[in-house]
Amino acid sequence: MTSLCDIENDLKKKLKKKRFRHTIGVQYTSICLAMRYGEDLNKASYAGLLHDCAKNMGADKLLLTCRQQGLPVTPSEEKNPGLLHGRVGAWMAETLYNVKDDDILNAITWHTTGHPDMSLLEKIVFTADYIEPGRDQAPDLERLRQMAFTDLDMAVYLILKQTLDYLKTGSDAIDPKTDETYQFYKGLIESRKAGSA
Ligand code: DGI
Ligand code: FE
Ligand code: FE
Repeated sequence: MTSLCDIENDLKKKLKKKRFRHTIGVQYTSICLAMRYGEDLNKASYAGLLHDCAKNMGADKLLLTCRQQGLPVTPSEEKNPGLLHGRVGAWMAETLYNVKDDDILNAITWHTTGHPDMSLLEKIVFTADYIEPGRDQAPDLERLRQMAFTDLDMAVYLILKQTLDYLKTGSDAIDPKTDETYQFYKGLIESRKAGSA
């Protein structure tokens, strides 16, 4: 595995300034959540640092890379290739930075839509991406940041809910995976409530 230091230097050259700052924010927020929930700090650091490593690629390059490397492209991703930066990022992490750990690669792959029943590391990176200190657009960030450190499943649920609400105000189609993930975490939170009633 390429060292964190070398990857950081490479990404500093590749990514726009603001994206690089966000990347470092997600790296350290992932580490903090890993401390809280007992995840491996090194894995959290790699996954956070690399989660957006393909973000400088345009739609054409993302699609071309998937075609050339045999990575799957769903109809929704075909229409909105930006959604592929996680999958292509994981491929880059593996081939360019020699990351072979499936936990890390999965956390990079799924950081945008999530998927039902995510691993701890996947939930950590998914959440860190939304709450890192540089983020300032989403509503209720203060509450969400506290929630992330008290109840990670609830934070994941609220992030998905906000993301869907936000997407419904615009013209971008909702990826079926985002919806599936939302339904899963909604069900989880509801069954928890029913259990404690
Ligand atoms: O790469 P980042 O900007 O740091 O964050 P991200 O990977 O979560 O991507 C965020 C964007 O992805 C945001 O503009 C919302 C969008 N997104 C998330 N889920 C969906 C989606 N876009 C579409 N079209 N459909 C989705 O289901
Ligand atoms: Fe991203
Ligand atoms: Fe990100």
